[in-house]
Amino acid sequence: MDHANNEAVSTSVDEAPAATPSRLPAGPAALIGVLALAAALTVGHLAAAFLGFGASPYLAVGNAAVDLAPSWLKDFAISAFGTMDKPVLLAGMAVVMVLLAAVAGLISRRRPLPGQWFIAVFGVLGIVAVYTRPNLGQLSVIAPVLSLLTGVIVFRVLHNAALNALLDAPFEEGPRSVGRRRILFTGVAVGAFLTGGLGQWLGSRRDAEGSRAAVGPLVPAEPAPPSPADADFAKLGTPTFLTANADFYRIDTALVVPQVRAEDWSLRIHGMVEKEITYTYADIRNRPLVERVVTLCCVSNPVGGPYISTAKFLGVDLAGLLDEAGVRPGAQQLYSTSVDGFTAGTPISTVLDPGRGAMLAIGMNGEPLPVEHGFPARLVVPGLYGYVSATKWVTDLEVTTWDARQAYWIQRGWAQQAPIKTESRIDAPQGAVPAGKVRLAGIAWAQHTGIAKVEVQLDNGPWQQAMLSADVTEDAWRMWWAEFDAAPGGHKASVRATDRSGYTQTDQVADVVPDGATGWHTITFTAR
Ligand SMILES: Nc1nc2c(c(=O)[nH]1)N[C@H]1C(S)=C(S)[C@@H](COP(=O)(O)O)O[C@H]1N2
Ligand SMILES: [Mo]
Repeated sequence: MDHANNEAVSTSVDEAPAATPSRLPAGPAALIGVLALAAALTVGHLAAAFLGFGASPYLAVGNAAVDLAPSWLKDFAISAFGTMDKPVLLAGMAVVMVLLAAVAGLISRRRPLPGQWFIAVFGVLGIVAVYTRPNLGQLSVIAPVLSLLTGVIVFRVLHNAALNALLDAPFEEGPRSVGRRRILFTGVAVGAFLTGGLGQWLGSRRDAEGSRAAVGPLVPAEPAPPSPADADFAKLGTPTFLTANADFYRIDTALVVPQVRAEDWSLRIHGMVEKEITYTYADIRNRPLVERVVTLCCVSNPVGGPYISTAKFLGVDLAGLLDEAGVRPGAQQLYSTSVDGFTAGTPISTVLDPGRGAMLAIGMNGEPLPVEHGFPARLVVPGLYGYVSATKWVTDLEVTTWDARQAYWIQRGWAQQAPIKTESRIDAPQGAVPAGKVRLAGIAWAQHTGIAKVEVQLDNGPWQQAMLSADVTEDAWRMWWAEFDAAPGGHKASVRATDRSGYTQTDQVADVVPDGATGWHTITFTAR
């Protein structure tokens, strides 16, 4: 057979003889699979913009992959890609899906049915992924069902059109039939692109940002004291005492930032309480708001790592809310749940401790909580790692026992009790410095205990006590600096902190699993 069609030319070697012209060339066949997939996923994505973004089959499959992935893989992803771990996963999924869709097309060069089945099985996986997501409404299954139908139908339509083009003019496929097929394929591609873009735009813009912008000023009844000028040594290379919201570290299990509007949000307190209470956003913001400076830290922060930041959080005492509900005797755990299904378990005794300052926070550094940090509301408990305390987009607080509920990371092998460990980090110098007087600087933290002393050691020499920044609160980090004489050549420096309980950081190296890393942070630098 002798098409004027260039796709056929490229595959003419294995092309069927002219007597059976109804076999699609490989290129268009694979393309049909990919286009059907694109149409399916983007239609589901657009539907999800109205049903809750978690219902997008693409994102739901990714979320399921995150939940099912073994812990070591997740730990690796966080350490290798940091906050980029989710975009890397989504891109990887896209590549795999495109390859599978091409396979669906290639097994259907004569008849559309094998590819349609292949796509249908895919679709069922998407439905299962959405259906098993916690906290998605029953309606959310509509999104992957629409995806499945779109995929199967678009595959059929494109396949028919491509076959007809062959049958119409198997020997002299004219410019007209090829042109018509091209227009159809291009139309599906452009349509999918626009549908996906619209879904993304609607789903991510519609909700939370607008609601946050409309919150207006949140005025603390009890503002945090202003941070003194010597609260940091940023000029020497430490972080600023308060971390800007945009720079504040982030840890999410969710692939897309949950979009919750303040007007739709409520917080239910139930379980082992005298009376169940539900608070609205207005209920919370109309209470006297207290502002506290707190350093949050992630248990996954390796020695010397970046997952630590400080902000002024604005909110109400969690203990006050729980007192209104009336905690019953025997309660052990405050089990908090986010709209995205994340859960954390915090000791009730810590939450109720009047000196602790555990909060339901709605503000951060003078603004409503940023969407990615939990808008409309999150928990903040000074002194505990985030995974046992700092639930973002929190909507449910259950007072319960340790036996009754196991929170998200506890199910995955992390410790149930997780106070933040006393640690320190060297931030400067980085790389090469002029020989002679060299200033080392960094941070130290022992939330809710307070830092008493930081010592620095050069080249295994004597420990030298560092200068400390102003003591703003025991719930926040402190900065330090120390000066050494450094001869030209390579050097090694280590740091260790002592907290106000008298504990000095151990040099024993422990991994972040199961309850936080230990060991001295050591750096090397060159003096020239
Ligand atoms: N809903 C939800 N809340 C969450 C998490 C999460 O993945 N989902 N991560 C927790 C962890 S492990 C930490 S360390 C802190 C991080 O808070 P941040 O992202 O505002 O810095 O949030 C906690 N709250
Ligand atoms: Mo964390």
